[in-house]
Amino acid sequence: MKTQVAIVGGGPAGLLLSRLLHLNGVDNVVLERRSRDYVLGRIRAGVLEQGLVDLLHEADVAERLKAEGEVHAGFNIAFHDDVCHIDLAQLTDGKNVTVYGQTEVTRDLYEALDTAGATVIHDAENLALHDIDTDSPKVTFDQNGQEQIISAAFIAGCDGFHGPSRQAIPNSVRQEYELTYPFGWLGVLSETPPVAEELMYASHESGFALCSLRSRQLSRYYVQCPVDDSVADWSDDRFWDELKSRLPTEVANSLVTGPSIEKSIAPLRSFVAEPMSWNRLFLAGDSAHIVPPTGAKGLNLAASDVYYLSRAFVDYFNRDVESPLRDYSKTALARVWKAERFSWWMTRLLHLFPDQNKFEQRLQAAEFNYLLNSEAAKLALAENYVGLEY
Ligand code: FAS
Ligand code: PHB
Repeated sequence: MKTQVAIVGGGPAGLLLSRLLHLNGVDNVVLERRSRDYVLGRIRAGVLEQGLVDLLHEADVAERLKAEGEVHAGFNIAFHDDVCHIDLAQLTDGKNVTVYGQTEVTRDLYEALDTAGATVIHDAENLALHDIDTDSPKVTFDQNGQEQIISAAFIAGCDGFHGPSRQAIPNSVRQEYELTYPFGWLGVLSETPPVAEELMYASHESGFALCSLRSRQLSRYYVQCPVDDSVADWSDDRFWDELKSRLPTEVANSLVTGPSIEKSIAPLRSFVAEPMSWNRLFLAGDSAHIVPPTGAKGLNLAASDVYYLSRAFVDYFNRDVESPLRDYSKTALARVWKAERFSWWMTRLLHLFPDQNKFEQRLQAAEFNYLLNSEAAKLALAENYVGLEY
């Protein structure tokens, strides 16, 4: 099989890139290791920056988002018993975020690609990249026991943190920067009304908690948990009790609990691999970088990578202009590192670090009090939360 761009990974980055390339006449194929049901069974991000919303409109996949997504003009941060409201719209001249599950974004993209007759290959096993330092790179994979070969002009590595694309860049070329956090997030989805109109991030002496949502009948909650915990350690009752204990009393008292319909633990890390491109391979999304979900940046960074990369491929194929492809890594990394900084900052502010000494605990309290009493500090948080310019 021949194509112009072979896209490894059928998550949001790979699918959005495929859709934008198709709309601009650039032939591509998506190769996904898992089944479609498996991909759509993942519960991940919930907050979309305006940049991603705009890109989904450009990709003509925003009908359901427009109908079901909830625009949020602010959110709350509770720090022990104090609550700080971040009025995003007032601080950023009207910018906001939209609450709409990543699962739904992925579903909308799959449907649009199917309708357009795009080639999305699932259950692509043992995928490997070849000859990325030549003009005719290839991808091989097994499907139903048969080896398949796809040759392409370029390969887009959109295969997430555990995919093979990043490793295809030689160790002598690739630099990796990483921070791991000594805790994880236990997430629960429940068919219960959200505890509040807006999201609430809560920092408490027993740990972090987050009250989010997917709709007025579907809530998404998180509590910080030990990194080596497993879902089996957490009954629904234990989860609800721990969540309530970390929220301001009046919020905890209004929490509607119910059976979990999904429960998972995500490790937290900050990670960047440089460069994000090498010869004919270009990385986008989690294959190149990971942020702790505190700042709701993971999915949104995948979007800005795809914004830059899709435009660079279109310039190359449709206008014979190569410079955006040459500059892609530098352009994408500039925005990635600012989101890494913000996600790290928000994670440091809100979580209980087991090895934290008393001085660091006072620093955390001072950071929150500065935020609570400074419009400049709130603006800095707000402009990062709604998303910096692409
Ligand atoms: P993805 O990981 O979504 O997609 C990569 C795809 O590549 C997957 O479908 C995978 O099956 C496929 N793949 C992997 N190896 C392959 C191979 N060898 N061959 C073919 N395909 C292969 N972000 C937030 O903003 N908020 C959150 O709350 C949040 N929670 C998260 C929880 C978890 C457990 C994880 C892992 C991430 C979370 N994220 C969150 C971040 C997440 O939303 C990512 O940023 C987002 O999925 C990035 O999209 P992709 O880059 O497409 O990567
Ligand atoms: C979510 O709704 O899953 C969510 C919201 C905000 C975050 C992280 C996750 O910062």
